[in-house]
Amino acid sequence: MNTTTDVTTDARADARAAQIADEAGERRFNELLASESRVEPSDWMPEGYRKTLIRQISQHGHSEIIGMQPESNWIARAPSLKRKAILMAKVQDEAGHGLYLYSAAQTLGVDRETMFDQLITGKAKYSSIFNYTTPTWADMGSIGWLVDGAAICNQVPLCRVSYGPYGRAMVRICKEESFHQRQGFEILLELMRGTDAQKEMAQESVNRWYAPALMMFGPPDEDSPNSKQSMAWNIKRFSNDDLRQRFVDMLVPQAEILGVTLPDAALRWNEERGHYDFGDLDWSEFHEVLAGRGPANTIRVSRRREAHENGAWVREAARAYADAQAESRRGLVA
Ligand code: BYC
Repeated sequence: MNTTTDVTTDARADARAAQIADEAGERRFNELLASESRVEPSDWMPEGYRKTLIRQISQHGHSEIIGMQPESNWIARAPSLKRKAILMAKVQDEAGHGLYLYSAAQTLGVDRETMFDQLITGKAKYSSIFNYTTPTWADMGSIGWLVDGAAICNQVPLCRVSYGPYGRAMVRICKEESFHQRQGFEILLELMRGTDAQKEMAQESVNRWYAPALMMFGPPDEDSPNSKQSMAWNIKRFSNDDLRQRFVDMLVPQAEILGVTLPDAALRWNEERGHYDFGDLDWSEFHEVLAGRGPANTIRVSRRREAHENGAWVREAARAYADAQAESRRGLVA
């Protein structure tokens, strides 16, 4: 009996079977995309697709978790009990969004500890917008109106993303984001109907948040390395610039109702394009923030690290409880 030849033949047969399975998987994956159907965790998917989703979904989850900080800063100082309750509910929603997103990312094979570790060691990206500070109450209005407004523009198309668990998480998230946007608009509306000092506070805040909110959509299309492939995979449905334009078109009439001025001298209706023209953004500021040198990068990551460390006992207790439950279920089965 020639054992060496048998082993080699078996290995070749296994490799051929794996190749056939991959080819069939790839065909099915392409069919799913072509028919606008969802790819599910158990389906074959290209490694690049899986990695892109882990990158985007985990960054998105981190944004929700870090995004709680600029607002929780105002919970204790909200101007009334009603505002405090609303703000608290909104911040809790964001924690929930983070958890849906981390769960969606976990279905792609990354574990939660790895994602947490990437965040608290400063290796992971999260949305640039949360590295700006919130010195006034009007910033709660601007975050809701501008930041959540931009989030809705970006995230409604994500409800149709090709990856099932992400798309389903986004449906719930978007419903809550729309409440968040309205509560921000309403804070600004109330300030704009108030005293001169309140109007000034609202305008000053909008002046600070407008350009960073426009940058949330990511770099201009020609500098966006991931867009082309993500669009081919039905992950991104519109380009960064298309969504930014859609956002500006949505903001202008809302700003008129509020009575605030958007801080852009180049902003004007373009009859030919059927859109508002707007001025260039300072992309060097965006890159500074991404490089960790924004106004609040250091404090955001260190607060998150502290919270993670302080929460170690909760994770231990939850694990011990889960182990005890599993043990007692095993006892019942045996
Ligand atoms: N901030 O090739 P590109 C929220 C990075 S949560 C930081 O265009 P892509 C909310 C990008 O990651 C808001 N980084 O990338 C929460 C890439 O770097 P890597 C978060 C940014 O992925 C609480 C590089 O720049 N929303 O709204 O095709 C309270 C090149 O860019 C940013 C989401 O995460 C940025 N703004 O497109 C209130 C939505 N922009 O990874 C509100 C899901 C770009 O190659 N994510 N970068 O090293 C997306 O839709 C896309 O990932 C993006 C970027 C449009 C953001």
